[in-house]
Amino acid sequence: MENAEVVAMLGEIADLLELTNENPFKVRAYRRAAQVVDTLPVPISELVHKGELGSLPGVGVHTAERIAQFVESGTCDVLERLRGKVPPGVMELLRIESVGPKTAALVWKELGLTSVDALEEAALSGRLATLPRMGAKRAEAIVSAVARHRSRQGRVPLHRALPYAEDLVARLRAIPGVKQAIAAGSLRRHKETVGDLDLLVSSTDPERVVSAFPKLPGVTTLLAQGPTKSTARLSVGLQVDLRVLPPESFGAALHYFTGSKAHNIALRTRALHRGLKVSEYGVFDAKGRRIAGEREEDVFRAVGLPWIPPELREGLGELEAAEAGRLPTLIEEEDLRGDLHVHSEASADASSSLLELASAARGFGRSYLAITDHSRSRPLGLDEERLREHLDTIRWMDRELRGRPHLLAGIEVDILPDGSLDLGAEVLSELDCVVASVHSRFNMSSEEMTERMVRALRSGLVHVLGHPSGRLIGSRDPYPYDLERVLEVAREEGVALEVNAHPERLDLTDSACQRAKAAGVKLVISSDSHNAQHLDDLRHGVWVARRGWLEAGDVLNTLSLSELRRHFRRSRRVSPSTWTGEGPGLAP
Ligand code: DGT
Ligand code: CA
Ligand code: CA
Ligand code: ZN
Repeated sequence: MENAEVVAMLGEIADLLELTNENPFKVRAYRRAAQVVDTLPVPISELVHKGELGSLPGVGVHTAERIAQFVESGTCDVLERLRGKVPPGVMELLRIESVGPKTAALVWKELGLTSVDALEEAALSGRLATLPRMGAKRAEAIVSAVARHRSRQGRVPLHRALPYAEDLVARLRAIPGVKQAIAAGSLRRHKETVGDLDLLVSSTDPERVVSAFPKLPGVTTLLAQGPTKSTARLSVGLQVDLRVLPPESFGAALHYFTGSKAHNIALRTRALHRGLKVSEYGVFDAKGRRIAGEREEDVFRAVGLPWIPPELREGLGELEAAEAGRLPTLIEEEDLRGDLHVHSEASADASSSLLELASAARGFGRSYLAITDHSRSRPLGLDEERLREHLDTIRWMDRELRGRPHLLAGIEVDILPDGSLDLGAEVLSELDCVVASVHSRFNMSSEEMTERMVRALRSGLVHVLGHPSGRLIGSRDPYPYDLERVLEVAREEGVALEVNAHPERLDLTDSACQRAKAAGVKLVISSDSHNAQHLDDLRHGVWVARRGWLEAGDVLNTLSLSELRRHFRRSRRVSPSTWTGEGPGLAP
Protein backbone atom coordinates (compact mmCIF):
# COMPACT_ATOMS: atom_id res chain seq x y z
CA MET A 1 0.00 0.00 0.00
CA GLU A 2 1.31 3.39 -1.00
CA ASN A 3 1.38 6.22 1.55
CA ALA A 4 -0.50 8.28 -1.04
CA GLU A 5 -3.46 5.91 -0.76
CA VAL A 6 -3.59 6.45 3.00
CA VAL A 7 -3.36 10.21 2.46
CA ALA A 8 -6.27 10.00 0.01
CA MET A 9 -8.30 7.94 2.48
CA LEU A 10 -7.74 10.42 5.33
CA GLY A 11 -8.59 13.32 3.02
CA GLU A 12 -11.77 11.60 1.91
CA ILE A 13 -12.84 11.02 5.52
CA ALA A 14 -12.20 14.70 6.29
CA ASP A 15 -14.27 15.78 3.27
CA LEU A 16 -17.08 13.39 4.20
CA LEU A 17 -17.07 14.64 7.79
CA GLU A 18 -17.29 18.20 6.59
CA LEU A 19 -20.12 17.35 4.20
CA THR A 20 -22.07 15.71 6.99
CA ASN A 21 -21.50 18.69 9.24
CA GLU A 22 -19.52 16.89 11.89
CA ASN A 23 -17.27 18.35 14.52
CA PRO A 24 -14.65 20.63 12.93
CA PHE A 25 -12.02 19.32 15.37
CA LYS A 26 -12.44 15.84 13.94
CA VAL A 27 -12.13 17.23 10.43
CA ARG A 28 -8.91 19.00 11.33
CA ALA A 29 -7.49 15.91 13.04
CA TYR A 30 -7.89 13.89 9.83
CA ARG A 31 -6.43 16.66 7.68
CA ARG A 32 -3.43 16.99 9.97
CA ALA A 33 -2.89 13.23 9.95
CA ALA A 34 -3.03 13.28 6.13
CA GLN A 35 -0.29 15.92 6.11
CA VAL A 36 1.86 13.86 8.47
CA VAL A 37 1.53 10.70 6.38
CA ASP A 38 2.18 12.65 3.19
CA THR A 39 5.61 13.69 4.41
CA LEU A 40 6.52 10.42 6.06
CA PRO A 41 9.96 9.22 4.93
CA VAL A 42 9.07 5.52 5.32
CA PRO A 43 6.21 3.31 4.08
CA ILE A 44 3.34 3.69 6.53
CA SER A 45 2.63 -0.03 6.32
CA GLU A 46 5.99 -0.61 8.01
CA LEU A 47 4.93 1.48 11.02
CA VAL A 48 1.62 -0.34 11.15
CA HIS A 49 3.27 -3.75 11.17
CA LYS A 50 5.72 -2.74 13.87
CA GLY A 51 2.90 -1.21 15.92
CA GLU A 52 4.63 2.19 15.84
CA LEU A 53 1.83 4.31 14.42
CA GLY A 54 1.10 5.77 17.85
CA SER A 55 4.53 7.42 17.89
CA LEU A 56 3.68 9.70 14.99
CA PRO A 57 3.16 13.26 16.18
CA GLY A 58 -0.19 14.65 15.01
CA VAL A 59 -1.81 11.24 14.65
CA GLY A 60 -4.22 10.43 17.46
CA VAL A 61 -5.12 6.98 18.73
CA HIS A 62 -8.44 6.98 16.93
CA THR A 63 -6.93 8.01 13.60
CA ALA A 64 -4.07 5.53 13.99
CA GLU A 65 -6.63 2.75 14.35
CA ARG A 66 -8.36 3.81 11.12
CA ILE A 67 -5.03 3.85 9.31
CA ALA A 68 -4.10 0.40 10.56
CA GLN A 69 -7.48 -0.95 9.47
CA PHE A 70 -7.08 0.64 6.07
CA VAL A 71 -3.58 -0.74 5.56
CA GLU A 72 -4.72 -4.24 6.57
CA SER A 73 -7.96 -4.39 4.64
CA GLY A 74 -8.01 -1.63 2.04
CA THR A 75 -10.84 0.20 3.76
CA CYS A 76 -12.01 1.19 7.24
CA ASP A 77 -15.28 1.35 9.16
CA VAL A 78 -15.49 5.14 9.45
CA LEU A 79 -14.91 5.58 5.73
CA GLU A 80 -17.57 3.02 4.82
CA ARG A 81 -20.09 4.46 7.29
CA LEU A 82 -19.59 7.99 5.95
CA ARG A 83 -19.68 6.90 2.33
CA GLY A 84 -23.08 5.42 3.08
CA LYS A 85 -24.33 8.84 4.15
CA VAL A 86 -23.14 10.91 1.20
CA PRO A 87 -24.14 10.21 -2.42
CA PRO A 88 -21.03 9.66 -4.59
CA GLY A 89 -22.20 12.46 -6.89
CA VAL A 90 -21.84 14.95 -4.03
CA MET A 91 -18.22 13.89 -3.53
CA GLU A 92 -17.72 14.41 -7.25
CA LEU A 93 -18.73 18.06 -6.78
CA LEU A 94 -15.59 18.59 -4.69
CA ARG A 95 -13.47 18.01 -7.76
CA ILE A 96 -14.82 21.20 -9.27
CA GLU A 97 -12.67 24.24 -8.73
CA SER A 98 -14.25 26.75 -6.32
CA VAL A 99 -16.56 24.09 -4.84
CA GLY A 100 -15.36 23.07 -1.37
CA PRO A 101 -17.12 20.91 1.22
CA LYS A 102 -19.18 23.87 2.50
CA THR A 103 -20.58 24.74 -0.91
CA ALA A 104 -21.16 21.09 -1.79
CA ALA A 105 -23.04 20.55 1.48
CA LEU A 106 -25.09 23.69 0.86
CA VAL A 107 -26.26 22.75 -2.64
CA TRP A 108 -26.89 19.19 -1.59
CA LYS A 109 -28.94 20.05 1.52
CA GLU A 110 -30.74 23.10 0.15
CA LEU A 111 -31.34 22.15 -3.47
CA GLY A 112 -30.93 18.37 -3.36
CA LEU A 113 -28.18 18.47 -6.00
CA THR A 114 -26.24 15.20 -6.17
CA SER A 115 -24.37 15.40 -9.47
CA VAL A 116 -22.20 17.70 -11.53
CA ASP A 117 -24.90 17.85 -14.21
CA ALA A 118 -27.50 18.93 -11.65
CA LEU A 119 -25.16 21.59 -10.30
CA GLU A 120 -24.58 23.00 -13.76
CA GLU A 121 -28.29 22.99 -14.50
CA ALA A 122 -29.05 24.82 -11.24
CA ALA A 123 -26.35 27.40 -11.98
CA LEU A 124 -27.69 28.03 -15.49
CA SER A 125 -31.32 28.25 -14.41
CA GLY A 126 -30.57 30.82 -11.71
CA ARG A 127 -31.61 28.56 -8.83
CA LEU A 128 -28.08 28.42 -7.49
CA ALA A 129 -27.73 32.19 -7.28
CA THR A 130 -30.60 32.39 -4.80
CA LEU A 131 -28.66 30.50 -2.11
CA PRO A 132 -27.04 32.37 0.77
CA ARG A 133 -23.44 33.53 0.00
CA MET A 134 -23.87 32.54 -3.63
CA GLY A 135 -25.04 35.22 -6.07
CA ALA A 136 -24.94 35.44 -9.86
CA LYS A 137 -21.19 35.94 -10.13
CA ARG A 138 -20.26 32.79 -8.23
CA ALA A 139 -22.89 30.80 -10.13
CA GLU A 140 -21.29 31.96 -13.36
CA ALA A 141 -17.83 30.98 -12.12
CA ILE A 142 -19.18 27.53 -11.26
CA VAL A 143 -20.55 27.06 -14.78
CA SER A 144 -17.12 27.66 -16.29
CA ALA A 145 -15.41 25.54 -13.63
CA VAL A 146 -17.74 22.66 -14.54
CA ALA A 147 -16.71 22.98 -18.18
CA ARG A 148 -13.03 22.83 -17.21
CA HIS A 149 -13.71 19.87 -14.94
CA ARG A 150 -15.27 17.98 -17.86
CA SER A 151 -12.41 18.73 -20.23
CA ARG A 152 -9.76 17.25 -17.95
CA GLN A 153 -11.76 14.32 -16.69
CA GLY A 154 -10.20 10.94 -16.86
CA ARG A 155 -6.63 12.18 -17.10
CA VAL A 156 -4.29 11.36 -14.24
CA PRO A 157 -1.24 13.47 -13.26
CA LEU A 158 1.95 11.68 -14.29
CA HIS A 159 3.33 11.38 -10.77
CA ARG A 160 0.22 9.55 -9.60
CA ALA A 161 0.27 7.10 -12.51
CA LEU A 162 4.02 6.36 -12.33
CA PRO A 163 4.13 4.13 -9.23
CA TYR A 164 1.37 1.91 -10.64
CA ALA A 165 3.13 1.64 -13.99
CA GLU A 166 6.44 0.79 -12.32
CA ASP A 167 4.83 -1.81 -10.09
CA LEU A 168 3.02 -3.53 -12.99
CA VAL A 169 6.12 -3.49 -15.18
CA ALA A 170 8.16 -5.15 -12.42
CA ARG A 171 5.50 -7.84 -12.00
CA LEU A 172 5.23 -8.45 -15.75
CA ARG A 173 9.02 -8.86 -15.95
CA ALA A 174 8.78 -11.58 -13.34
CA ILE A 175 6.45 -13.74 -15.46
CA PRO A 176 8.43 -16.69 -16.89
CA GLY A 177 9.29 -16.26 -20.57
CA VAL A 178 9.12 -12.45 -20.47
CA LYS A 179 12.22 -10.82 -21.98
CA GLN A 180 11.30 -7.16 -21.61
CA ALA A 181 8.47 -5.06 -20.22
CA ILE A 182 8.10 -1.31 -20.41
CA ALA A 183 5.48 1.41 -20.09
CA ALA A 184 5.09 3.30 -23.37
CA GLY A 185 2.47 5.91 -24.37
CA SER A 186 2.23 9.39 -22.93
CA LEU A 187 3.84 8.14 -19.72
CA ARG A 188 7.10 7.39 -21.55
CA ARG A 189 6.88 10.81 -23.22
CA HIS A 190 6.58 12.22 -19.68
CA LYS A 191 3.46 14.16 -20.44
CA GLU A 192 2.12 15.98 -17.38
CA THR A 193 -1.05 13.87 -17.38
CA VAL A 194 -1.78 10.46 -18.84
CA GLY A 195 -5.06 9.10 -20.20
CA ASP A 196 -4.15 5.45 -19.72
CA LEU A 197 -1.12 3.18 -19.34
CA ASP A 198 0.26 1.36 -22.36
CA LEU A 199 2.34 -1.61 -21.23
CA LEU A 200 4.43 -3.57 -23.71
CA VAL A 201 5.85 -7.00 -23.12
CA SER A 202 8.31 -8.97 -25.23
CA SER A 203 7.66 -12.69 -24.93
CA THR A 204 7.41 -15.81 -27.04
CA ASP A 205 4.57 -17.06 -24.84
CA PRO A 206 1.92 -14.30 -25.06
CA GLU A 207 -0.84 -16.52 -23.72
CA ARG A 208 0.93 -16.93 -20.42
CA VAL A 209 1.32 -13.15 -20.03
CA VAL A 210 -2.25 -12.35 -21.05
CA SER A 211 -3.69 -14.89 -18.64
CA ALA A 212 -1.48 -13.75 -15.74
CA PHE A 213 -2.25 -10.07 -16.23
CA PRO A 214 -5.78 -9.86 -14.73
CA LYS A 215 -4.53 -11.61 -11.60
CA LEU A 216 -1.87 -9.03 -10.83
CA PRO A 217 -2.47 -6.99 -7.66
CA GLY A 218 -4.43 -3.81 -8.28
CA VAL A 219 -6.02 -5.04 -11.51
CA THR A 220 -9.76 -5.22 -10.85
CA THR A 221 -11.85 -5.20 -14.02
CA LEU A 222 -11.01 -6.95 -17.25
CA LEU A 223 -12.48 -4.86 -20.08
CA ALA A 224 -11.25 -6.75 -23.16
CA GLN A 225 -8.95 -9.65 -23.93
CA GLY A 226 -7.37 -11.24 -27.00
CA PRO A 227 -4.52 -13.69 -27.60
CA THR A 228 -1.82 -10.97 -27.42
CA LYS A 229 -3.56 -8.06 -25.76
CA SER A 230 -5.69 -7.08 -22.85
CA THR A 231 -7.37 -3.99 -21.48
CA ALA A 232 -8.17 -3.70 -17.80
CA ARG A 233 -8.99 -1.19 -15.10
CA LEU A 234 -7.00 -0.79 -11.90
CA SER A 235 -8.65 -0.36 -8.52
CA VAL A 236 -7.48 3.27 -8.55
CA GLY A 237 -9.49 3.84 -11.74
CA LEU A 238 -6.60 3.95 -14.19
CA GLN A 239 -7.09 1.99 -17.42
CA VAL A 240 -4.27 -0.18 -18.79
CA ASP A 241 -3.65 -1.44 -22.34
CA LEU A 242 -1.34 -4.43 -22.44
CA ARG A 243 0.29 -5.71 -25.64
CA VAL A 244 2.53 -8.74 -25.93
CA LEU A 245 4.90 -8.93 -28.90
CA PRO A 246 7.51 -11.30 -30.21
CA PRO A 247 11.08 -10.03 -29.67
CA GLU A 248 11.59 -9.26 -33.38
CA SER A 249 8.77 -6.68 -33.23
CA PHE A 250 9.38 -5.23 -29.80
CA GLY A 251 11.30 -2.13 -30.94
CA ALA A 252 8.72 -1.28 -33.57
CA ALA A 253 5.89 -1.73 -31.08
CA LEU A 254 7.74 0.37 -28.54
CA HIS A 255 8.02 3.13 -31.10
CA TYR A 256 4.41 2.81 -32.22
CA PHE A 257 2.87 2.75 -28.74
CA THR A 258 5.10 5.48 -27.42
CA GLY A 259 3.46 7.79 -29.93
CA SER A 260 2.38 10.42 -30.05
CA LYS A 261 -0.15 9.78 -32.73
CA ALA A 262 0.96 12.95 -34.55
CA HIS A 263 4.59 11.81 -34.42
CA ASN A 264 3.67 8.36 -35.72
CA ILE A 265 1.75 9.80 -38.63
CA ALA A 266 4.67 12.08 -39.55
CA LEU A 267 7.14 9.19 -39.35
CA ARG A 268 4.90 6.88 -41.37
CA THR A 269 4.51 9.56 -44.07
CA ARG A 270 8.28 9.98 -44.23
CA ALA A 271 8.66 6.21 -44.57
CA LEU A 272 6.08 6.04 -47.38
CA HIS A 273 8.09 8.59 -49.36
CA ARG A 274 11.00 6.20 -49.10
CA GLY A 275 8.95 3.22 -50.22
CA LEU A 276 8.75 1.78 -46.72
CA LYS A 277 5.87 0.77 -44.51
CA VAL A 278 5.96 1.23 -40.73
CA SER A 279 3.67 -0.63 -38.36
CA GLU A 280 3.82 -1.84 -34.79
CA TYR A 281 5.39 -5.06 -36.15
CA GLY A 282 8.32 -3.49 -37.94
CA VAL A 283 9.54 -1.47 -40.89
CA PHE A 284 8.92 -3.27 -44.18
CA ASP A 285 10.32 -2.64 -47.65
CA ALA A 286 8.35 -2.72 -50.94
CA LYS A 287 8.69 -6.49 -51.12
CA GLY A 288 7.24 -6.87 -47.63
CA ARG A 289 10.54 -7.83 -46.01
CA ARG A 290 11.09 -6.68 -42.47
CA ILE A 291 14.13 -4.37 -42.41
CA ALA A 292 13.80 -3.25 -38.78
CA GLY A 293 11.76 -4.06 -35.67
CA GLU A 294 13.77 -5.55 -32.86
CA ARG A 295 15.23 -2.32 -31.55
CA GLU A 296 13.62 1.10 -31.52
CA GLU A 297 16.66 2.94 -32.81
CA ASP A 298 16.65 0.67 -35.89
CA VAL A 299 13.16 1.92 -36.73
CA PHE A 300 14.51 5.47 -36.86
CA ARG A 301 17.62 4.39 -38.73
CA ALA A 302 15.50 2.64 -41.35
CA VAL A 303 13.91 5.96 -42.25
CA GLY A 304 17.26 7.77 -42.18
CA LEU A 305 17.00 9.44 -38.76
CA PRO A 306 18.82 9.33 -35.43
CA TRP A 307 16.90 8.11 -32.37
CA ILE A 308 14.61 10.83 -31.05
CA PRO A 309 13.98 11.12 -27.28
CA PRO A 310 10.36 10.27 -26.39
CA GLU A 311 9.75 13.72 -24.85
CA LEU A 312 10.17 15.32 -28.28
CA ARG A 313 7.80 13.00 -30.10
CA GLU A 314 4.80 15.28 -30.36
CA GLY A 315 4.84 15.91 -34.10
CA LEU A 316 6.04 19.48 -33.52
CA GLY A 317 9.07 19.55 -35.79
CA GLU A 318 11.19 16.81 -34.22
CA LEU A 319 11.59 14.89 -37.49
CA GLU A 320 12.78 18.02 -39.31
CA ALA A 321 15.22 18.79 -36.48
CA ALA A 322 16.51 15.21 -36.53
CA GLU A 323 16.89 15.31 -40.32
CA ALA A 324 18.89 18.55 -40.09
CA GLY A 325 21.09 17.21 -37.28
CA ARG A 326 19.67 19.86 -34.97
CA LEU A 327 18.06 17.76 -32.25
CA PRO A 328 18.72 19.42 -28.90
CA THR A 329 20.95 17.64 -26.40
CA LEU A 330 18.18 17.55 -23.82
CA ILE A 331 18.91 18.46 -20.22
CA GLU A 332 19.22 15.51 -17.81
CA GLU A 333 18.63 15.27 -14.10
CA GLU A 334 22.36 14.80 -13.49
CA ASP A 335 23.00 18.22 -15.06
CA LEU A 336 21.31 19.96 -12.13
CA ARG A 337 23.80 21.01 -9.49
CA GLY A 338 21.49 22.74 -7.08
CA ASP A 339 17.97 23.66 -6.11
CA LEU A 340 16.89 27.29 -5.85
CA HIS A 341 13.47 27.08 -4.20
CA VAL A 342 13.24 25.12 -0.96
CA HIS A 343 11.12 25.72 2.14
CA SER A 344 12.37 24.91 5.62
CA GLU A 345 10.35 24.66 8.82
CA ALA A 346 10.45 28.47 8.90
CA SER A 347 7.49 28.25 6.49
CA ALA A 348 4.17 27.36 8.15
CA ASP A 349 3.39 24.72 5.54
CA ALA A 350 6.81 23.04 5.56
CA SER A 351 8.37 20.62 7.97
CA SER A 352 12.11 19.98 7.55
CA SER A 353 14.98 21.60 9.40
CA LEU A 354 17.95 23.13 7.59
CA LEU A 355 20.05 20.15 8.57
CA GLU A 356 17.50 17.65 7.28
CA LEU A 357 17.26 19.53 4.00
CA ALA A 358 21.03 19.75 3.68
CA SER A 359 21.64 16.07 4.28
CA ALA A 360 18.85 15.04 1.92
CA ALA A 361 20.22 17.38 -0.75
CA ARG A 362 23.68 15.91 -0.26
CA GLY A 363 22.17 12.45 -0.72
CA PHE A 364 20.68 13.57 -4.02
CA GLY A 365 24.09 14.86 -5.09
CA ARG A 366 23.21 18.57 -5.04
CA SER A 367 26.03 20.99 -4.38
CA TYR A 368 23.92 23.99 -3.40
CA LEU A 369 20.49 24.70 -1.97
CA ALA A 370 18.70 28.04 -1.66
CA ILE A 371 16.50 28.24 1.42
CA THR A 372 13.50 30.28 0.29
CA ASP A 373 10.80 30.52 2.96
CA HIS A 374 7.61 32.54 2.73
CA SER A 375 7.42 36.28 3.28
CA ARG A 376 5.23 38.15 5.73
CA SER A 377 1.88 38.24 3.99
CA ARG A 378 1.63 34.45 4.01
CA PRO A 379 0.38 32.87 7.26
CA LEU A 380 3.27 33.12 9.77
CA GLY A 381 5.54 34.31 6.95
CA LEU A 382 8.87 35.97 7.69
CA ASP A 383 8.91 39.69 8.36
CA GLU A 384 12.17 41.61 8.06
CA GLU A 385 13.25 41.01 11.62
CA ARG A 386 12.60 37.27 11.56
CA LEU A 387 14.15 37.02 8.12
CA ARG A 388 17.37 38.57 9.40
CA GLU A 389 17.53 36.06 12.24
CA HIS A 390 16.78 33.28 9.78
CA LEU A 391 19.55 34.56 7.53
CA ASP A 392 22.04 34.37 10.36
CA THR A 393 21.03 30.79 11.00
CA ILE A 394 21.38 29.87 7.34
CA ARG A 395 24.83 31.51 7.13
CA TRP A 396 25.89 29.75 10.30
CA MET A 397 24.64 26.40 9.05
CA ASP A 398 26.35 27.00 5.73
CA ARG A 399 29.69 27.44 7.50
CA GLU A 400 29.10 24.26 9.49
CA LEU A 401 28.30 22.29 6.34
CA ARG A 402 31.54 23.30 4.61
CA GLY A 403 30.03 23.14 1.16
CA ARG A 404 28.27 19.79 1.54
CA PRO A 405 26.10 21.34 0.28
CA HIS A 406 26.37 25.13 0.15
CA LEU A 407 23.31 26.88 1.56
CA LEU A 408 22.16 30.07 -0.11
CA ALA A 409 20.13 32.56 1.90
CA GLY A 410 16.96 33.27 -0.02
CA ILE A 411 13.28 34.05 0.18
CA GLU A 412 10.12 33.33 -1.74
CA VAL A 413 8.76 36.84 -1.56
CA ASP A 414 5.13 37.52 -2.37
CA ILE A 415 4.30 39.76 -5.29
CA LEU A 416 1.55 41.88 -3.77
CA PRO A 417 -1.53 42.77 -5.84
CA ASP A 418 -0.02 46.12 -6.85
CA GLY A 419 3.20 44.45 -8.01
CA SER A 420 5.31 45.61 -5.09
CA LEU A 421 7.31 43.06 -3.10
CA ASP A 422 6.31 41.94 0.36
CA LEU A 423 9.65 42.89 1.97
CA GLY A 424 11.89 45.93 1.81
CA ALA A 425 14.61 46.43 -0.79
CA GLU A 426 17.33 46.58 1.80
CA VAL A 427 16.84 43.12 3.23
CA LEU A 428 16.02 41.61 -0.18
CA SER A 429 19.24 42.95 -1.67
CA GLU A 430 21.23 41.12 1.00
CA LEU A 431 19.91 37.75 -0.12
CA ASP A 432 21.67 35.33 -2.45
CA CYS A 433 18.49 34.19 -4.17
CA VAL A 434 15.17 36.04 -4.38
CA VAL A 435 12.27 34.08 -5.83
CA ALA A 436 9.17 36.25 -6.31
CA SER A 437 5.75 34.62 -6.63
CA VAL A 438 2.06 35.46 -6.85
CA HIS A 439 0.07 33.76 -4.08
CA SER A 440 -3.04 35.91 -3.80
CA ARG A 441 -5.76 37.71 -5.77
CA PHE A 442 -5.71 35.31 -8.71
CA ASN A 443 -8.89 36.78 -10.14
CA MET A 444 -7.39 39.90 -11.74
CA SER A 445 -7.77 40.69 -15.41
CA SER A 446 -4.93 39.61 -17.67
CA GLU A 447 -3.79 43.24 -18.05
CA GLU A 448 -3.70 43.80 -14.29
CA MET A 449 -1.91 40.51 -13.60
CA THR A 450 0.65 41.15 -16.33
CA GLU A 451 1.32 44.65 -14.98
CA ARG A 452 1.64 43.22 -11.47
CA MET A 453 4.28 40.73 -12.61
CA VAL A 454 6.11 43.26 -14.77
CA ARG A 455 6.40 45.65 -11.86
CA ALA A 456 7.95 42.93 -9.71
CA LEU A 457 10.40 42.01 -12.48
CA ARG A 458 11.36 45.67 -12.80
CA SER A 459 12.23 45.94 -9.10
CA GLY A 460 15.85 45.05 -9.76
CA LEU A 461 15.68 42.73 -6.74
CA VAL A 462 14.32 39.51 -8.17
CA HIS A 463 16.40 36.61 -9.49
CA VAL A 464 13.62 34.19 -10.31
CA LEU A 465 9.91 34.49 -11.05
CA GLY A 466 8.37 31.56 -9.13
CA HIS A 467 5.62 29.28 -10.53
CA PRO A 468 4.70 31.95 -13.09
CA SER A 469 1.15 30.86 -14.00
CA GLY A 470 -0.14 29.77 -10.58
CA ARG A 471 -1.87 26.70 -11.96
CA LEU A 472 -2.39 23.46 -10.04
CA ILE A 473 -2.83 20.46 -12.31
CA GLY A 474 -6.37 19.17 -12.18
CA SER A 475 -7.59 21.72 -9.65
CA ARG A 476 -6.68 25.32 -10.46
CA ASP A 477 -6.34 26.85 -13.88
CA PRO A 478 -3.54 29.34 -14.56
CA TYR A 479 -4.51 32.93 -13.95
CA PRO A 480 -4.71 34.91 -17.19
CA TYR A 481 -1.53 36.84 -18.01
CA ASP A 482 0.47 37.82 -21.06
CA LEU A 483 3.40 35.40 -21.11
CA GLU A 484 5.09 37.08 -24.09
CA ARG A 485 5.11 40.42 -22.29
CA VAL A 486 6.45 38.86 -19.09
CA LEU A 487 9.18 37.12 -21.10
CA GLU A 488 10.16 40.34 -22.81
CA VAL A 489 10.57 42.14 -19.49
CA ALA A 490 12.29 39.15 -17.87
CA ARG A 491 14.85 39.18 -20.68
CA GLU A 492 15.44 42.91 -20.31
CA GLU A 493 15.85 42.57 -16.56
CA GLY A 494 17.86 39.36 -16.63
CA VAL A 495 15.31 37.56 -14.44
CA ALA A 496 14.97 33.80 -14.83
CA LEU A 497 11.62 32.02 -14.95
CA GLU A 498 11.01 29.01 -12.77
CA VAL A 499 9.99 25.56 -13.87
CA ASN A 500 8.42 24.61 -10.59
CA ALA A 501 8.92 20.85 -10.33
CA HIS A 502 6.25 20.24 -7.71
CA PRO A 503 4.36 17.47 -9.54
CA GLU A 504 0.98 19.19 -9.15
CA ARG A 505 2.36 22.51 -10.38
CA LEU A 506 4.78 21.90 -13.27
CA ASP A 507 4.72 25.60 -13.91
CA LEU A 508 6.00 26.79 -16.46
CA THR A 509 4.60 24.16 -18.80
CA ASP A 510 6.54 22.43 -21.58
CA SER A 511 5.35 24.76 -24.33
CA ALA A 512 5.96 27.85 -22.16
CA CYS A 513 9.57 26.63 -21.63
CA GLN A 514 10.00 26.56 -25.38
CA ARG A 515 8.65 30.11 -25.69
CA ALA A 516 10.93 31.31 -22.88
CA LYS A 517 13.94 29.85 -24.64
CA ALA A 518 12.90 31.45 -27.91
CA ALA A 519 12.57 34.79 -26.10
CA GLY A 520 16.10 34.52 -24.72
CA VAL A 521 15.03 33.99 -21.11
CA LYS A 522 16.87 31.61 -18.79
CA LEU A 523 15.02 29.04 -16.72
CA VAL A 524 15.64 27.43 -13.37
CA ILE A 525 14.23 24.06 -12.34
CA SER A 526 13.27 24.11 -8.67
CA SER A 527 11.63 21.59 -6.39
CA ASP A 528 9.64 24.04 -4.21
CA SER A 529 10.03 21.30 -1.58
CA HIS A 530 8.11 21.67 1.63
CA ASN A 531 9.82 18.58 2.98
CA ALA A 532 13.27 17.02 2.54
CA GLN A 533 11.86 14.04 0.69
CA HIS A 534 10.37 16.24 -1.98
CA LEU A 535 13.82 17.45 -3.05
CA ASP A 536 13.59 14.45 -5.34
CA ASP A 537 10.77 16.12 -7.30
CA LEU A 538 13.30 17.90 -9.51
CA ARG A 539 13.07 15.05 -12.00
CA HIS A 540 9.49 16.08 -12.79
CA GLY A 541 10.75 19.54 -13.69
CA VAL A 542 13.50 18.04 -15.83
CA TRP A 543 10.89 16.11 -17.79
CA VAL A 544 8.89 19.27 -18.44
CA ALA A 545 12.08 21.04 -19.55
CA ARG A 546 12.92 18.17 -21.89
CA ARG A 547 9.45 18.34 -23.40
CA GLY A 548 10.17 22.04 -23.87
CA TRP A 549 13.34 21.20 -25.86
CA LEU A 550 15.64 22.69 -23.20
CA GLU A 551 19.33 21.93 -22.97
CA ALA A 552 21.54 22.23 -19.90
CA GLY A 553 22.74 25.64 -21.07
CA ASP A 554 19.21 27.05 -20.87
CA VAL A 555 18.89 26.28 -17.16
CA LEU A 556 20.75 28.30 -14.54
CA ASN A 557 20.96 25.68 -11.83
CA THR A 558 23.18 23.56 -14.05
CA LEU A 559 25.86 26.17 -13.33
CA SER A 560 28.47 25.75 -10.63
CA LEU A 561 27.85 27.91 -7.58
CA SER A 562 30.46 30.48 -8.56
CA GLU A 563 29.07 30.75 -12.08
CA LEU A 564 25.56 31.05 -10.70
CA ARG A 565 26.58 33.81 -8.30
CA ARG A 566 28.27 35.68 -11.10
CA HIS A 567 25.11 35.40 -13.17
CA PHE A 568 22.89 36.57 -10.32
CA ARG A 569 25.19 39.53 -9.64
CA ARG A 570 24.96 40.68 -13.21
CA SER A 571 21.18 40.46 -13.22
CA ARG A 572 20.63 42.53 -10.09
CA ARG A 573 20.71 46.30 -10.25
CA VAL A 574 20.00 47.17 -6.62
CA SER A 575 23.13 46.58 -4.58
CA PRO A 576 23.43 48.41 -1.29
CA SER A 577 26.72 48.74 0.50
CA THR A 578 26.03 45.57 2.45
CA TRP A 579 25.86 43.55 -0.74
CA THR A 580 29.39 42.61 -1.67
CA GLY A 581 28.32 39.69 -3.80
CA GLU A 582 30.13 37.25 -1.53
CA GLY A 583 28.24 36.48 1.61
CA PRO A 584 30.21 35.31 4.63
CA GLY A 585 31.05 31.66 4.41
CA LEU A 586 29.79 31.43 0.86
CA ALA A 587 33.02 31.03 -0.98
CA PRO A 588 32.22 29.50 -4.34
P1 DGT B 1 -2.98 9.31 -23.44
O1 DGT B 1 -3.18 7.88 -23.12
O2 DGT B 1 -4.22 10.00 -23.86
O3 DGT B 1 -2.29 10.06 -22.35
O4 DGT B 1 -1.99 9.42 -24.71
P2 DGT B 1 -1.19 8.29 -25.45
O5 DGT B 1 -0.24 8.99 -26.36
O6 DGT B 1 -0.62 7.33 -24.50
O7 DGT B 1 -2.29 7.63 -26.39
P3 DGT B 1 -2.97 6.21 -26.42
O8 DGT B 1 -2.93 5.50 -25.11
O9 DGT B 1 -4.32 6.42 -27.00
O10 DGT B 1 -2.13 5.40 -27.48
C1 DGT B 1 -0.78 5.07 -27.27
C2 DGT B 1 0.01 5.32 -28.52
O11 DGT B 1 -0.43 4.45 -29.56
C3 DGT B 1 -0.16 6.70 -29.09
O12 DGT B 1 0.69 7.65 -28.47
C4 DGT B 1 0.23 6.47 -30.52
C5 DGT B 1 -0.31 5.09 -30.80
N1 DGT B 1 -1.61 5.22 -31.46
C6 DGT B 1 -2.82 5.09 -30.90
N2 DGT B 1 -3.79 5.26 -31.82
C7 DGT B 1 -3.17 5.56 -32.98
C8 DGT B 1 -3.62 5.85 -34.31
O13 DGT B 1 -4.82 5.90 -34.61
N3 DGT B 1 -2.67 6.09 -35.26
C9 DGT B 1 -1.34 6.04 -34.97
N4 DGT B 1 -0.45 6.30 -35.93
N5 DGT B 1 -0.88 5.78 -33.73
C10 DGT B 1 -1.78 5.52 -32.76
CA1 CA C 1 -1.84 6.06 -23.04
CA1 CA D 1 -3.86 3.37 -24.61
ZN1 ZN E 1 5.00 29.57 -3.92
